[in-house]
Amino acid sequence: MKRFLTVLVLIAVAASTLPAAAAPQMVLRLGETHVADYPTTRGDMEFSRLVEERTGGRIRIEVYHSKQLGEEKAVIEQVQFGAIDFTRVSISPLAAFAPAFDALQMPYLYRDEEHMWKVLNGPIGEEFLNSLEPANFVGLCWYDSGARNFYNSRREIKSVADLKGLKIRVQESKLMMGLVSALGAVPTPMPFGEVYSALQTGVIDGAENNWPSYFSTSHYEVAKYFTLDGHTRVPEILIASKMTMDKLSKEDQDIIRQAAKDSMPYQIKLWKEYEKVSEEKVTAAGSIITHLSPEAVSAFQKAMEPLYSELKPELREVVKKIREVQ
Ligand code: GTR
Repeated sequence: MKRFLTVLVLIAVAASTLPAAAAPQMVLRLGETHVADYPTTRGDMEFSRLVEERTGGRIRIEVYHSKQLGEEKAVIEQVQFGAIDFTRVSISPLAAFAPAFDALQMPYLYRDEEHMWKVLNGPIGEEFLNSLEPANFVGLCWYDSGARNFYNSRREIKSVADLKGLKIRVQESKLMMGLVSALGAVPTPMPFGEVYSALQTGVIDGAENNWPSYFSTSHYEVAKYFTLDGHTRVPEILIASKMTMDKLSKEDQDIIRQAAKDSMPYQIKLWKEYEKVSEEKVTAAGSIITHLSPEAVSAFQKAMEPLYSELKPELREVVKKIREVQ
């Protein structure tokens, strides 16, 4: 018995002299609108993992997916005044806070995906990430979001004329409202989380998004006509609150910036896989997928030209530079 007690005492002493399991000194929050297995959420988680690893567990970033912290616009506002530390959002709603971002989401702006990545990974993309500081954000990195397409519950869209009069949900973005109006449809801005029931109850006829969002939100169940018009490529962005970043040492700020950049290839790889899976699933579930003829695509492009002439001169200048990127 005595021996047993001695052993117990020894164990207790040993345990008390062990270093405590590294408790994080700082726990930060990241808001994400998508569900846990969506490519952007998994990118956020990779970013968080890298930060934790590279700070030896001092900084932990908790990812709140599935809009647990709110819808995109509300989360951006909270990031702006430091109540939420990070968020991954589409640049469409961000443009309400930093209007120059509209230049990056103009319709049919990029020749293809490769062109978009050259722009985002080059000096223009870097300048845009850095341009957010006056608005109290720190731009960290870009994620993939493919191309956006129209879908609706009423009819197959084979031409611009087929969109006429349809009520189409858009993100809370002036540019997107203008885009839908230019096509003769009626834009209805609404938070992402309300779109399913609005489609189901007929408050709206359709919406527009990429394959993964059309699938992961189950919108395909209530809007089966999907037209591959590819009107925009709207990059996703990971941003930090400037107030949060200002509290960190230069070294930790650098770790965060680098971790974000290093999470990009992972997100982009998952994106490609999920795009395919989404296409297969919605097709198998009975969505009617419409491919546009080259003439119809030209007509879509022509209908949206006024959006370019309405741009402020300084943004037109950015668009010109984007187009020049080879
Ligand atoms: C998705 C994007 C979301 C959100 C959504 C929307 O493609 O990943 O962040 O902006 O579109 O349409 O609201």
